[in-house]
Amino acid sequence: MQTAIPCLFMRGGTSRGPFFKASDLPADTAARDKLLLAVMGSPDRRQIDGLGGAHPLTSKVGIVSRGSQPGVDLDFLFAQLQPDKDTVDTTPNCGNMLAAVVPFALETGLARPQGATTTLRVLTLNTDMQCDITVQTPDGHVAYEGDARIDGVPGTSAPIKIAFLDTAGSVAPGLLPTGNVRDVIDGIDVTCIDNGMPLVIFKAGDVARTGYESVAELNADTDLKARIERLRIACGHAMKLGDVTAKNYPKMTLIAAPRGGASICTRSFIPHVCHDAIGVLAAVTVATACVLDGSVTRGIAVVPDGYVKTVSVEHPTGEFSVELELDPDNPQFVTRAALLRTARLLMRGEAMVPASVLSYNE
Ligand code: NQM
Repeated sequence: MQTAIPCLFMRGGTSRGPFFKASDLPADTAARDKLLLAVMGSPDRRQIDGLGGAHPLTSKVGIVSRGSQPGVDLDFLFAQLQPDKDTVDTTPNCGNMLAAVVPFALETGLARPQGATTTLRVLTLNTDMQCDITVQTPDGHVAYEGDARIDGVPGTSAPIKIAFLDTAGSVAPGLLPTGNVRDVIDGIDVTCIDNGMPLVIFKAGDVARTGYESVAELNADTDLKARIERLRIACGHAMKLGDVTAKNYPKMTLIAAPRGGASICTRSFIPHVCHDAIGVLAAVTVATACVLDGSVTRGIAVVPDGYVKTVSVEHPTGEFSVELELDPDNPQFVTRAALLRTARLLMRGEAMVPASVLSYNE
């Protein structure tokens, strides 16, 4: 006998995974995590006995419920699993999976459409962070088809706009958790910053790389990975995140001068595998570093003038545009970050969980 758990399988931005109503999962965290590991087929490099896609970007789970606070429509809990580990990390947010939250809520009756578009306020429980998400809902249904293109996903889809309301210090204590816009840590010039995702940003040239290498080249570069991991552990302490050896953050971002009209070129380690594109909140955080005087991006980033600006973050499969609004009285302070994503319902059904997985915790 297996237990059937109602589930929608969804793409959110450049990530993908099963979405559940919180009320369909065990309330106990240990029992829930055991169930999620079984659903995804972790730990196993191939995740052959589960729904995971054998990559960190396809080892993600979304858990959604009605908002628990005044003014909040929906609560979102994001869970990051790893193919080959038995961890379920609900500490950082995922701005890609976030894009599928409102479509999921409309599909499952957790929320009702408002008209041609529907805007709902979503609280990410991982980071206690709110955002307004707008989806297309002509005729009272979520539209998935449209003209919006995001790099890293083939074709076009209906646009989903995410406007973040409060991103600074999502996991780390503050936007600049070391207290500085720039530090030298383990011999490397870094900016440690968290505007939605804790990141360590450093010049690719400082680790003897160009920053234009392919994802395959970087993933095969074991010397570089070892160097980056050593830096990551040191920065974790400096960012007051403690021992990050077993944690999925901070993510490590190599930067280089932009090509083809972007503002900056990036290669992101999340944190041990090189991202095919870049995470949503990672892109917001890199864009924020680009507007901070004295950060490691200075002399490399090409940023437009004005208090409302689009910062184009180049990544291995294209670019990611982030709209930033700066406080005119303090242009070092980002008041709002907005961006475009797409999402799609891929499959509707039930995730089957072996009885032994559930009975273990009874
Ligand atoms: O930074 C990858 C992704 C992410 C997270 C990661 C994300 C974000 O691309 O907001 O979206 O950094 O693990 O889904």
